[in-house]
Amino acid sequence: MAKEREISDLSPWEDAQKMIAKAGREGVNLVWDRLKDQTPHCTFCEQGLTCSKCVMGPCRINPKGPKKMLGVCGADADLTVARNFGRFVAAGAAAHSDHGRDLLETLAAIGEGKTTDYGIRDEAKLERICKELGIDVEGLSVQERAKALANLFFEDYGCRSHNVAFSSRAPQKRKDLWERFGCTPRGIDRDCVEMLHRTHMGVDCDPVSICLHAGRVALGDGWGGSMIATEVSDIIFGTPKPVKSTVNLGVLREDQVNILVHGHSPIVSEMILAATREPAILAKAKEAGATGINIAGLCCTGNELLMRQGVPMAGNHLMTELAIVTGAVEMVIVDYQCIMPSLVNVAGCYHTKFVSTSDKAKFPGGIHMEFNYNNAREKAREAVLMAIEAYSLRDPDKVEIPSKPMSITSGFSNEAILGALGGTPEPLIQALQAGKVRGVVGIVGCNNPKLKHDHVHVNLAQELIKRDILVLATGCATVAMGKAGLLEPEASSRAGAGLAEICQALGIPPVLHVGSCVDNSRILHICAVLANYAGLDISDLPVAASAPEWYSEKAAAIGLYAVASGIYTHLGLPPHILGSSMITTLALKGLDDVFGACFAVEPGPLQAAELIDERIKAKRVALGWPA
Ligand code: CUV
Ligand code: SF4
Repeated sequence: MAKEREISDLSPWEDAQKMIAKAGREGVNLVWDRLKDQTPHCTFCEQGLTCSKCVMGPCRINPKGPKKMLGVCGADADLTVARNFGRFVAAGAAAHSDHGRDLLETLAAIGEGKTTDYGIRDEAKLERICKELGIDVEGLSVQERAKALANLFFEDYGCRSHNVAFSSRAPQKRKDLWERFGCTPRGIDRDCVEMLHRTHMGVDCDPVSICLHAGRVALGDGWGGSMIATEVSDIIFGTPKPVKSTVNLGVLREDQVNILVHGHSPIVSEMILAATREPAILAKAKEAGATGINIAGLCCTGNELLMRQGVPMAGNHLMTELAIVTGAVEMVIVDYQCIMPSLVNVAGCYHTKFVSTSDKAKFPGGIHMEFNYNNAREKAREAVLMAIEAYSLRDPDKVEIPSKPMSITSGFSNEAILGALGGTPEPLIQALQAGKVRGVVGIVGCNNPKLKHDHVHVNLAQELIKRDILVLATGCATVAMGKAGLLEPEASSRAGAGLAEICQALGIPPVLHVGSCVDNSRILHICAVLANYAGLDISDLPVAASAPEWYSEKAAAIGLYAVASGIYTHLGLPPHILGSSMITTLALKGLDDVFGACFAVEPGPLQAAELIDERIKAKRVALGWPA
């Protein structure tokens, strides 16, 4: 392992530290080893100043000159940075939205009677959303409603001149502003494709125009693809309710067949979970000498199962390799996104089977089992049986399960939050107005090996709740919060007096787990509900967002749709834009004049808390509320 950075500098957690040490002893190559090999990074790339969009290049732009100030085509630094950033955001939006499409295709298959493996678990939500979007449900069966809703959402993806359906949830002022700046999301696919088109050589040569279109692409993710993914997942798999569970590598069981689900879509992980509960399959596990089958989650599909089924979380992004290093994992079964290709090699160092399930995401060296809505139940059984077989291959000398699991509470969908408030946002508005809860901040997103694992997540959250700011967590941030004990109602003792009082009255933690990355759309939605209820725009509310340890293109899309929706957004690391002072100034200042919100970049958790608090104070003062 990297000598320059002590293990305790890489991660604060016992489970991570023990597994990093074990990997070192067993010669397993980890993400931190590869980061070391890649450091220092190319400074042109780091600043967004490289372009390989055509074969007159590749070009490296040096804005300081005297040579190389322009690419072969004549593109300068600002344009190069903008084109790169535009594509970066489009890739992230495409990932979320294509995940949403898979849920939608499943909903359509249910509606058309083409699947018996999946059904509708929340009929009331199906009816509510149909009505919200203007579908006349009178006389329609559940199946017909599913079909009608699926057709409506398919329209959101295609090329059309209407706006994405859920943008209707945004306050009128926000929609007017989007219209004014040409940012109203139209077709989800269309806007992504248009970004590819605009950033081809010789199309959109105005950096600001590309950035505004990036805003539109991102809004199509937040209010389109991601929101569809969230709402359709709830309809098919059930809307989350508060549920108890556990987190960290201690959730693995020495005496059981351990299967880790990794990726993003609940379509696969829900079926695996269902298969492990079948008596015939359990009997097989017992025959193999195990006391049962243990499913645990990694990353966002883990969040999906945790929110709806209370399935324990083994870890977040930087824990995915380390989970396998326990030597206790029979199978990692993945769908797509954030699955490091290295996992195949790490699995190969143990008896672990690595199984991919989507034609969109194949992993050479792994086992590919294509899941679709016709065969999912059958494939899930097959996969679980394969994991049971692998149990007998486990080498007890290589097994080390570190740490005792931490307990957590999850399942705070907006329905659950509003339910706890008595069905209306009024009590939350009152608490905000009185300053008992001074603001609400979503802490979201990934881990990044450049930063100490979970350090910014946890310290930022602790600092915010101390200042009576309620925190909503999604994605990999969730695991950090859980390990720090912040997802339990008892953590209200670590909050300021006002927030503690509200949490104790409602029996909720000061950090609420609201889901996976696509579920950041739940945060957009509740902001819209609050703003609409109070007759305000989202940018008037004392709310903010933070992706303290982000790494992915998806996180950039999330950050941008948050800003374009009027939510001030902190990032722990900058995107690759610093090569253009124009784009950097736009991100950190200029966007405020467009969207009433902008980005802030700050790696220090306490400094970040200060910046966010300043913003919240300013919003409160503007509303005439006590700061
Ligand atoms: Ni979608 S996007 S590392 S799993 S949060 Fe986790 Fe969350 Fe980032 Fe990926
Ligand atoms: Fe170079 Fe322009 Fe081609 Fe990019 S598009 S590689 S800057 S010539």
